[in-house]
Order: sequence, then structure tokens, then C-alpha cells
Amino acid sequence: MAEVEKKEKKKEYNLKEFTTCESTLMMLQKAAAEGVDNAFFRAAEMKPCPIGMESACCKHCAMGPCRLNPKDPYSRVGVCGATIDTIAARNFARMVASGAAAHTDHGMTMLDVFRDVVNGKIKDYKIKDEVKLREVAKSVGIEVEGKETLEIAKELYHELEKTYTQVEGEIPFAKRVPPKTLETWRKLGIVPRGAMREIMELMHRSHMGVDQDYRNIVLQCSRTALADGWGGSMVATEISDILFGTPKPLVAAVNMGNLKEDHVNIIVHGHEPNLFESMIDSVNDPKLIEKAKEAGAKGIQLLGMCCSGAEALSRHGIPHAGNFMSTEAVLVTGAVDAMAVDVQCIKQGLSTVAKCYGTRLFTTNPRCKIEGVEHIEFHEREPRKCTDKIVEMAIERFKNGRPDRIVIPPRRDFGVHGFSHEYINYMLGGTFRASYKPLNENIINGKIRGVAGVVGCTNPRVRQDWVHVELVKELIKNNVLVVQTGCSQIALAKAGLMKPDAAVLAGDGLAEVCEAVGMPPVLGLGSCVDNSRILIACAEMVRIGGLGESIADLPVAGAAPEYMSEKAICIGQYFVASGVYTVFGVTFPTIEGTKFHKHLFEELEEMGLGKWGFATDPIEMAHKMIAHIDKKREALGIMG
Ligand code: XCC
Ligand code: SF4
Repeated sequence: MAEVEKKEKKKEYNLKEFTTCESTLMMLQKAAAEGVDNAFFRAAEMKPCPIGMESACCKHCAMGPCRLNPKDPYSRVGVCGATIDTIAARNFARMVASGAAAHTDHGMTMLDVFRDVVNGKIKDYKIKDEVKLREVAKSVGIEVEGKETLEIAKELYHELEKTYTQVEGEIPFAKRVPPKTLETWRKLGIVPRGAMREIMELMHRSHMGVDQDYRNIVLQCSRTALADGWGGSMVATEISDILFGTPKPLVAAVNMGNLKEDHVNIIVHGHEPNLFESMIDSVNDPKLIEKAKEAGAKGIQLLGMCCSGAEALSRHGIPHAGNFMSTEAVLVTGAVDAMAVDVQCIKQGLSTVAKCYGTRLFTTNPRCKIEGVEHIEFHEREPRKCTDKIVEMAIERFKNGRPDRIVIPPRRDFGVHGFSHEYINYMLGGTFRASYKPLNENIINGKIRGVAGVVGCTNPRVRQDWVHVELVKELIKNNVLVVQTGCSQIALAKAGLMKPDAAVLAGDGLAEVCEAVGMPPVLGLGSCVDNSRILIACAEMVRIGGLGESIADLPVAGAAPEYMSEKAICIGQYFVASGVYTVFGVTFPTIEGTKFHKHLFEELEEMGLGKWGFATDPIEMAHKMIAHIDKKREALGIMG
């Protein structure tokens, strides 16, 4: 512990300002007492760079880095002459490219797995949801009548591969876009080709000395982001459903109280469901359970964190330990015997915290190694080699490596998860009328004012979970039905809003619908790639009719109130490009009053798309979204 003590903070933090998550707070108190560093403390120590925060610097070439003055952004240009609008737009473009790359690479991995399942090279997974396979195939124009499952799967693979590799023409899922929305995209030249091509072009155009018209850069940002939302992410969701099952509502528990002191505790944290699925098999293997028992444990407890955790929660009811800003905190319990990570949102700081408590931390994906962390590579053709090994290491740590003191926060919060868009369809339509028609009808008759997607990360720059929870409460109070994914969904689950009885917090109209259907006012749809389920739901609302002809006409809005990742920026841009007003919190990488800012926040809407918004206060954020929903209702003539 010597090294740990050295780092002990002299400063006293008011830890309650860091988080509203009781469990995380408890663990931060323990970490502070034990001198264990973490992202909350580091954020308090490190103030963000004021120039970078407003995206007023450029390091795209060695004539710079060039810094402009955020207070007077037009007073200077970069060495090459780049204006603030060019610099901020290029920085934004790089975030979109990186975010799109992350989701599309994840989607491509799922497609690799699918191909190998279809070819018979992977034996551990199989096509679990044939109905979904046929539906997805039909949606991209594949004839399914009279064909065998495998034949359809092969054709679907070849079609969906185009999502990534197609050099010209429109990606397959463009067929799911409402015609009027698609027409707007065609007019603007932003219907995506393959994601690889779009990301490549966006990286090219944001290189020094290429695209220096912010409006033109933003067009390619939209095209690239759409290649994620209606491409990479959508493929990830659809293939995961086909291979691992389409989620249906189930009751499941979140929060750190799901750890069990007398069990071997294993956490899977990351994004790709394949690692998680195999880990489920491993922890249920009687031989490994027996081994755990021989080591003195009552059994093996598996938990998820972040997005693959949200998927396993939705599909299988596996308990979820917490969102992004709880990943270090959970290790402070001392109860985690092993944590396996794959890709995305894996803090390097986990490594230090894990060492402090003897938790065995493993990287598993060749894309994501961490210096000083043991790597056990996961291969889908022999997945159990990796996951069994990790279970064995966890058992070993349970037996010989546990710290003297283990503290498990007692909270477990139950709720209903697993609302795939297919299920929402079924639930609202009833058995004989499976469609979104009743949702549209309830929006038209005003019981439901509109629909809001509240998604995204947690971020130590704001009080963990607080903005998510207050925003969602205000929305449902005003009869806005909320759909959720990712870390935001976990925040609301911890706050108890994923239960049907949370309808008491909703306005009269929404509460009436919730009670009639028996659903909560807040619907959890899964991980961040599952934001594609929200796009499909929007397309379906347009198709059913009565709410306008394009997604931009719908009384809907989106928010990522505590975002931190580049993926979130990309998601925001694809919602905006799809026609949705999307509000972000924390900070926004533009300077108010600049042309680029005005373009994102106003002009995109005038072009027939959605637009960006920004607010840090949850109540203000909610009312921005509600005002937008009301504006759309008025345009549709369904106001009073
Ligand atoms: Fe990561 Fe996906 Fe953000 Fe959570 S919400 S912090 S991106 S885990 Ni996706
Ligand atoms: Fe400076 Fe222009 Fe180079 Fe950017 S591209 S670092 S603004 S000279």
C-alpha cells in the first residue's frame, strides 16, 4: 500500500457533489479513506483546458498547434489561415469519425461472428431468433418465402457486409428510412455508402488544407454518423438479436448490492455481447461451479457493467453493477474477484484500483490491451478457453487473494428491462394489433405528449446520475414517454423509475396509458448501439401515419445529459441528421455566436434535418425538449 499512501490527497472533497449514486458514494468514501485514486478525484484535480473545451485549438499539423481566443474567436486565425469555424468543425468531424469507427467496428465484429456461425466455423453460438432473421432479411429486400434459415442467413450476411464495404450507392438499411427523410438526405447528398468509405472520407476532409467550409464538413459528418446509426450500430443490434435473442421485458436488478460476499464475483465490462454470452456459459458450467465450491464459495455471481452489461441485463436478466462512473468504485468493494473487459469506455485507471484490492483484471480483445494488465485473448471459435480461464483465476483470487475487509453497498434496485422495439410494438398493439398505431393514437389524442430518448454516459464533470434522473422525472411529469439506453438507463434503474409503479410520477395522460398497458413510463432498450432501436421506432411511427411524413415531423426529442465519449457525439449527430432535436449537457465543443455553432443549433433544422441543443440544468433541458415537442405538435395540428 506504500505507493497508494503517497498518492493520498491532502484535499478534502465533498464527495456528495460527485455522485447521487449511494453505492458509488459509499465506495468513494472508502477510496478516500484508503487513499485510492479514481476518475472523480482526478477530475477535481484537473481543470479542463479552457481553449480545448470550446474547441478553439487545432493540432492537425506541425505548423501549430494553433490556439484561437474563445472570448474573441474571430480575432485570429491559425497559421494556415483556418478560421474558428473550420477548426471547430474539423475537431467535431474527428469526434464523429472516431465514434462512428467504434460502433461500426463493433458491428463488423458481430458480422464476422455471424459469418462464421453461418459457415459452421463457430460452434458455440447459433441462430437463436429465426423470426428476427427473417424480418431483418425482408427489411433489406431479401426474398424469404420457401427458403431455409441458413440460405437466408447467408444472403443476409452478404447484404449487410455492404454496410461497411460498399463503395457507392446506399447502405442496405437505408430501405428502412421513411421516404421523405430519405429524400431530404438524397437532396443533401448524405445518404451513406459503406461506413469504411465515409469514415475514410471524413478523416481525409478534416486533414490540414482540405475541407475548409464548415457547412461542407458538417454534411460529411452527417453522412458518416448516419453510416453508424442506420449502419454499423443497427447491424450490431440486429445481428446480436439474431444470435443471442431479441430482448423481451423481464425483471432484473441493478446496483452494487448484487455482489455476494460468499460467492466468486465476476464482472464483465465493455461493449461486445459475444464475450458476455460465453461468460454466461462458463459461470453456469457445473465443473466450474464445483471448483468454486471447493474453494469455499457458495457459487459464482456474474454481473455486467456499461453497455454489454446493459445488453445482458436486457436479454437475460443478468444483474448490472453500475454505469461508467462506477467501474472503478465497484472494485473498491474488494468483493470483485475478476473483471473482464473488451472494448470501449475501459478506464486505464481500473488497473491501479484493481491492484489495490487484488482484483484480477483481464483484457480480452486484441484492440484493447492495457499496460501492466494481463491479456487473455478471446476468440469466438474457441470462446470458452478465455472465459473458463478467467473464471478459474477468479476462483483462485476468491480463495487466496481477498482483502481483509470487504464492503458491499446493500442496494439492489429491481426494474423491468428489455424493451426491444419489436416488443414495444407488440405491447402497445396487443396480440391482435401488433403495431405502433396505439402509440400514435395516444400521441394524437394528447395523453402522451411525445417521446424522448434519454441516453449516454456519465461524466465526472457533473454529479453522477443526477442530470439523467432529474431530466427524466421532469419529462414524464409532463407526459413525455421516455426511452433509454446505455449508462443513462442504469442511472434511472437505480433511481427506481423502470418499474410500472413509477407511473405515479408521470402526468395524468402518460400514467393512464402506463396503467392500461402495465408498462413503466421509462423504457430501457439496452446498450448504446441499441439506439438504433430508437431510430427504427421513429421510422415505424412515421409509417403508421398521423404524425407527419418524416422523422423531423415527429414530436420527439433526444438527450445525452452527462455525455463524455466521441461515440456520444456521433450518436447525437445521427439523431440530428435523422431529424431529431438532440440536447447535450456537460460542455459542447463549439463557441456560441460562431457560424459553426449557429449551423449546428439552427440551420440544420432549416435544411429539413434536426438540430442540436445544449443545457446543463436538467429542468431547463427538459423544457427545451418539451417546447420542441409542442412545436412539432402544433405543426401537426394536434395541439390542445
Ligand atoms: Fe460508455 Fe457504452 Fe457512454 Fe456508457 S453510455 S459511458 S459510451 S458505456 Ni454508451
Ligand atoms: Fe494550425 Fe492550420 Fe495546422 Fe491547424 S491545420 S495546426 S490551424 S496551421
